[in-house]
Amino acid sequence: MRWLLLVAATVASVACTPNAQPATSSSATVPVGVPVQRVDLNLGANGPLQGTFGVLAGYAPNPATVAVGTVIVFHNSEGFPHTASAITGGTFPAASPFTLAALQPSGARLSQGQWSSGELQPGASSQPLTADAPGAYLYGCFFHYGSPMRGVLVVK
Ligand SMILES: [Cu+2]
Repeated sequence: MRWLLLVAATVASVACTPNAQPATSSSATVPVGVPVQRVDLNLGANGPLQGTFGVLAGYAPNPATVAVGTVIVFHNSEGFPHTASAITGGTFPAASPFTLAALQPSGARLSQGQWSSGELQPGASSQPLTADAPGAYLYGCFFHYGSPMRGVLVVK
């Protein structure tokens, strides 16, 4: 009986090691089986297309059409920072709609309306954003909105 208690204490201490990953990490991995759509951020490579929403550029695919439940991850493949930041409303405003809040990662679901990848350094990826409701979601880059650097996610 004493031996069993010792084993139980050992197992409990292993389960509480400080190196264990916190459950609420912002870079949470996407569960197995959930479809992922990666969107590339690159102003030099992804360039301008005329479409339903006007001129789109800087992101690929653009527009990205995904099914409800897909997880979007933005990835910066260029040598300087970008963001992918939500624009509320159905059209791109003439001037940049962004505030400094766009430089911080925010949001986990597209239908929340206010979400941003935050400032993505070269090679960095965003937090996962779930395409949780059908619609057309406009977004753009805090730094290069006027270039233009604008994208659309179409969720069906
Ligand atoms: Cu940019």
